[in-house]
Order: sequence, then structure tokens, then C-alpha cells
Amino acid sequence: MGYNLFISMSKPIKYDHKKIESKWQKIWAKKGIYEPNLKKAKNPFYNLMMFPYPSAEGLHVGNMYAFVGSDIYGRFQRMQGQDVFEPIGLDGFGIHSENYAIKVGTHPAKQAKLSEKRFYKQLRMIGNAFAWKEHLETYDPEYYKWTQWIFIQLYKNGLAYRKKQAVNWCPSCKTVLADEQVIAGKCERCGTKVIKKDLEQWFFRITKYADRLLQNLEKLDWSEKVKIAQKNWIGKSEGAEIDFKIKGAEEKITVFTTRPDTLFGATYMVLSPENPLIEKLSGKIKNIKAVRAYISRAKNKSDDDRIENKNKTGAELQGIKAVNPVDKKEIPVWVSDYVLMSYGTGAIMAVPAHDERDFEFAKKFGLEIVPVIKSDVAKEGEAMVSEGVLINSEEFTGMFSERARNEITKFAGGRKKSQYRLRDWLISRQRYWGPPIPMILCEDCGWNPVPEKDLPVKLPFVKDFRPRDKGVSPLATVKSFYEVKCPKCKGKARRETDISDNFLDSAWYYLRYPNVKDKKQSWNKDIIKKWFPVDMYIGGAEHSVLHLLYVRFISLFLHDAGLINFSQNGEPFPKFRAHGLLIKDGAKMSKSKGNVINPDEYIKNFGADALRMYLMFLAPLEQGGDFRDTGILGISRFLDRVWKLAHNATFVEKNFRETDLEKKLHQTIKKVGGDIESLHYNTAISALMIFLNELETHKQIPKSIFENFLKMITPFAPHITEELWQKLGHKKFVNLESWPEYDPEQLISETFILVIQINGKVRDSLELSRDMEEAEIKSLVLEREKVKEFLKGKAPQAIIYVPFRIINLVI
Ligand code: ANZ
Ligand code: ZN
Repeated sequence: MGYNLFISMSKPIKYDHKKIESKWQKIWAKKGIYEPNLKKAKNPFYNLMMFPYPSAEGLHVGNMYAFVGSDIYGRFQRMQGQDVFEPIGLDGFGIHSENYAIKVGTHPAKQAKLSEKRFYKQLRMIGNAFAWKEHLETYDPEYYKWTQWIFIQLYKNGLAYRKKQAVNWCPSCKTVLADEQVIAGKCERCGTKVIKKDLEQWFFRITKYADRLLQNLEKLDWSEKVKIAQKNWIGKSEGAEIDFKIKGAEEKITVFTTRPDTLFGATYMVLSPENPLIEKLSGKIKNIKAVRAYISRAKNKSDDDRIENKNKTGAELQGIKAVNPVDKKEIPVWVSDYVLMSYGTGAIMAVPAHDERDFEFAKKFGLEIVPVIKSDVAKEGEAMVSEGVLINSEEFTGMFSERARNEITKFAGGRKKSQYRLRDWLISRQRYWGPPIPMILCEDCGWNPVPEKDLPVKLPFVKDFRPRDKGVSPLATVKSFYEVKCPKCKGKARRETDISDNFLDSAWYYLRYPNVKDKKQSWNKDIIKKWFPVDMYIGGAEHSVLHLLYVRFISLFLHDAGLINFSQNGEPFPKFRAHGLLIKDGAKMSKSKGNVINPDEYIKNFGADALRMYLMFLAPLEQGGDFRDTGILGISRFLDRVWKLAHNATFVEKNFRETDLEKKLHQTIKKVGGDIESLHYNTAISALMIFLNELETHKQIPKSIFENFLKMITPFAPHITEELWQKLGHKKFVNLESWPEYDPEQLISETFILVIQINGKVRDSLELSRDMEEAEIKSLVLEREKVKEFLKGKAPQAIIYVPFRIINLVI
């Protein structure tokens, strides 16, 4: 009645992962089973993962972890009937790759080719369902042509502009950095302490989108911690702008404050060292020399240093008095570096009784401290920062902060105002390895974009590509590059020699993937409409305020400019999940910690399937996991057992009923599917292990049950299941099979609670197996101690049994 794979084959075959894995990878690629029809797919599902920064050292297991996690989700969707598009590429332009090239002493253009080879080889080995035909590399002129084109679209829409300002400068990378790339005062790429430098630079006006970037967050299904990080980064503060007159001068000082309710407690004012008002007032400042000396010392410090420093410094502008608009009191004006030019108005009213920093400053310089909010818990030597009932505030005394905010703002002639922490995106970099900014400066016509027909502006080969100290890119040494004609007047002009930030490269790659073959345009609008928004995006949480904010901005802009059109009003990633980090010996896996695991060896020794499954078995994907060398053995054994079972078991056809096993199958289908959907791959794998234990206790297994088991393993270990599937006589790929459906009726638990009544009253209850016969149940009930007490040795007059619920004895 059944058959056995051993019988149907001449001799048992050992599970040879190397042979089997490379065999199927070749066949899948040849048949293009992971290439959806981009124009015609009926159920498009865009499964995207953040593309890697390459270096020739290759991917470590920590990187693989994320890719596999995303791939399993994609394979699961495919088995549910979706036309899954899962592309891959390399974010190979930019500081990261260039720093690596400097380190190994290879030209970045040459290094890029080496890294590309190495990365793509590794990415193929892991057996992901990548749509390889759509790969892209950001350093490919066919790609960066459109990066430059996007720059021009931003420029034409007034969102790219030049401005001189004190910018973050990394002395080691010798380039400016965006605020998002300064982490705790240090360079995001190399960890060097960042300083300030006055430079004229290109910026993108992301602040214009601050409110939408914030509002839309509510609609996004994203890992919560990432949403919180973006919210804090955008940093909306609601408050007011209030003007203070300067005694005997035309100028006034405008401040931004979140606490207008404390205006009666403003005992002095502070200007930022960069505030141009100081020079305007210089004629009236008696100690201007000392003030200027203070300013030049303050200027090079990083913002973080200035804010965090407990030891406040400053200088009074002697001879200058401001007038508090509410009580007309004359108060001193100071300059101090704890006030930043880049926030609010670059000036504050200081309320030392209720603000920490003002308090420290006032204490140090002996300035007046006037409490204006009542406090029951006032502490010595600290500012009382909470809101409350006003005191010392003339007619506003007795009012609550909340109301007083509005009333005092009005009374002082101020204006309500929202302030954002977010600043414009500094886009120019004085480096070599990136897309040249496509702009030309003419002595007569000013700045003009490179005509689109002349794109790409190719990055010239520069032998000495290393960054320079002077604040200019190495491209500024290449005359043939920068000497150009003005696109407008054909006169003498100079090409911009800075390149753009590599976060611009990665801010639109997801739009290009389904369009990589289109040489004529950045993308085809119909294809964008079909595939967007992205259905699932998985990547690292460390990009919360870098990449993930920039992509949203660029996409919202393209939407507004009518260049893309899809639902969600231009939000490209309605669903994003941050994967956790892989830990090794108690630390995050990273090259600098020296605890990096190379996946190649594991794939060689145990196979891609075993490595994939092991990584996912560690913990839920969003949590990360602790990599142990011994752990993979357990998974390897599991796969061996599946292999053996497939060969040893006797498979029987449908008519053979195995009720018990069938129930367990349906429970497993439900569990595994639900767990994959929520990225709890670890518990899905446990359920598969439990089911395997069960299967192994059976001599005969209905073939369909085993096949469903194989289907469920497929997203995790797609090679071994493909091989076994074929051996079971199938012509189609198991990877293209549909996910098994469970029968809800089969999920009913195997036991039930029987309520025992005597003369209609509940007297006892009992848990019983569902396959018990009625007669058996009756005799069990009659044996119960409690029942015997009531029966007193007599037989009941009647027994009424309601299956699986109640038994009533009439006595
Ligand atoms: C008076 C006041 C009284 C303030 C008080 C706070 C507490 P957030 O929430 O971050 O928006 N501030 C304004 N501009 C500044 C600048 N350029 N550099 C440094 N500090 C600045 O903080 C807003 C508050 O930070 C403002 O409200 C101002 O101090 C200060 F009991 O004004 B406040
Ligand atoms: Zn750096």
C-alpha cells in the first residue's frame, strides 16, 4: 500500500549539503523562479531589505542574519500566492567604502570591483530568493546618473540651496558631516571627535517636511523604537517668540521659549556666540574686545560639548540692557556658548529659577534668581522645572502655567511658534568616492544645474583620491573636470567639485530596483505604481534617523513633485521592522571587537540551510541573538533527521487515516504560519521540531502530511526540501508551492471538560479525551467518589449525556 524511498532507490544516499545546495541554486537561477514579471505580476509583493555597504572583507554572520530574516518572510509570502520581488544591491559609493580603500591601499574604483565579487558570491551562497537580474550598485554611472538627476529635481523645486554656516567637520575623514552623522559628538563613520568649521555648503531643505515627517509617523506600522527615535530627532517644541527691546538701540532681541509662563522670572538674556546681533551692537559694547575673545574660543566646540558642559562659560555685554516686555525691568545681556545659533532664534530669555542650564549659569556668575512658579517640593541648589501655579507675576499670579502661557504671550506682544530640532540636510562632501554634485557656477549667471542630457557627470579617475586638509574635494585638483562652459551663457564657468552624501545614494535605490533595465528614465511610473509602497522593509535600527528619515523625505518630495504616484501619499515603507543584533561573547558582532564570524566556513561545513535555520532559531528576529558555535549542530541534526525520515518512512496514500497526526499537523500549520508572520521564527522552528518527533514515532506516514511538513520547512531551509520534494516525485518546485492551509475544525483541542450534574445541579467535572466512547464515559462517571456519595449504592433512574459537555444523572 505504501512505498519507501529506499525501496525506490538502489541505495541510500547521504545528505550532501554542498552538492544539493549548489545544484538547486543553479537550477533556480536558470529557471528564474525568483524573478517576478515586473510589468504583469498580479499580486505584487515588494520584500525589501537594506542593501549592504561592501568591503572586500565580506559579510559576516551578523549581516547574514538580517538578510536571511527578510528572505524567510519573502518566501513565506511567495508560498501564499504573492509575486514576491526581493532585490539586492550594493551601497558601494561613499565614505565607508572610501575609508576602506584607503585602509587597504587600493583605489576605490578597483576595490569596488573586488568587493562586488566577494559580496555577491557570499550573498548567493546563503540561498536567498534574490531577483538577481535587478541588482544595482550605487557607483555604477547608470545608477548615479539618476542620483544626480534627483539632486537637480530638488534644486529646481527650491529644496537644494547653498549656505555658509558653521558645519560639522571630521578632522580624520576631512569632510563635513550632516547632523545625523554626528553621534554623541563623534563622526558616525570613524569615531573621531567632530569640530565646527565655517563653510559654504549645499543643503536640502528637509525642514520644510518636518511636520509631515512627524504627522505621518502615526500611520506607519514600524518598530516602535524607530518611530520614537524619529520623533525625538524631528523634535517638535511648541512655544512662543517674544521680542525684548534693547535700551537705547533700534535692534531688539527675539527669543524662542517653551515657557512664556515664566516671563516674570527672566532675569537676564543670553545670545549665542554666532548671533550677528553682537557685531551690530559692537559700538555700544564697552568690553567688546573681551567679548570677541570669548566668541572666538567658543566657536570651534561641537554642539554636544556646548550643551552638555556643566561648567558654564560666558561674557556680559557691558553697556547693553534688555527690557523685559511684561514688567519693563532692565536686565543684563550675556553671550554664552550654551545657546546655539542653529536652534530657535539663537537667543534666550534666561529663567534661572526654572531652567537647569540657566540656573547653573546664574549661580556661577551671581545673577538674580526669581521664582515665578509655586513649588511645594522646591529643592535647594536646583531649578524647579515643572509647571504649576504662578507667583510673583503681577495680575497673572495664581493662574496655572497652561493658561498663563497663552495670556502672557499675548500680553507681551509675542507670537505662538513651533520649533523643530531637525535641521536642513547638509549634502556636500569634500571627498572623492561619490557622485559629483551636478551644478555649475558661472561668474555671470550664478549657479545652474548640469543639463539633464549631459548626465551623468562622471567621476573622473583621480590617482591620489585621498581627502585633503583644505576643505576641498580631490576633484578640485582636476582641471579638465572643473573647467566647463556655463550651460546658460556658454561663458567661463566652474563645475562643483564636492560630491553628494552617500545617504542620497541610498535614499532612492528602492525606486530603481524594478527599473534597473530602463536606460531612458529614472523609473517607469506605472511600474512604481504597481510595486509601491514597499510591502515589507527590514533593516537595522541604527539607521533610525539617518537613512530612514532621508528616504521618507526624498519619497515625499518626489510624490509632491508628481514624479511618483502610489497610495500612502508617498510614504515608501508603511511597514518596517528593525532586526536585532547578533551577539558573540557578550558583545555586538563587529570587526572592531574582533568577534566576527565568517559565514563561509559554516556554510561549507554545515550548509546554508543549517546556518539559516540556526540563526533564526536563536530568538525572535527583532530581538537578535547570541551566536554559539555548538548551537548549529542541533539544527544540523534536525535536518539530517528530516532527510533520514524521508528515506526510512513508509509513505501511504490518502485513504489511510491518521486522525491524531492530522490534528497535530493542522496545529503546526497554524503555529508556524502565525509565527513567521510576526517574525518569531524561533518558535516556528520549535514547532517543526516537535512535529518531527511526532512523525518519527510513526511507521507509516500519510504522504500528504509529510509533504506539508516539507513545505513548512521550505522558507527556512529551501534547498534540502527542494531535493526531497523532487525525490517524492514532484516536477514543480516546492519553493513555488502554496503554503498548506489548516482546517480550523482540526484545531479543537484533544480533550474536553465534562460537567457532571445530579438532578440538574453541577456536582463535579472531569477532563476527558475526545475519542472516548459514550459507554466508557458513563462508567467512569459512575466511579467518581462524589457521584457515589449521591447515589448511595443505587443505580440512577436515567443518564442524559450531551456529547463533549454535560452528563446529568437523575436519581
Ligand atoms: C525660557 C525658559 C524657562 C525655558 C524655563 C525653559 C524653561 P526645547 O524644549 O528643546 O525646545 N532655548 C531656546 N533656544 C535655545 C538655543 N538656541 N540654545 C539653547 N537653548 C535654547 O527647549 C526650548 C527652551 O530651550 C527654550 O525655553 C529656551 O529656554 C531654551 F523655565 O525659555 B526656555
Ligand atoms: Zn570621520
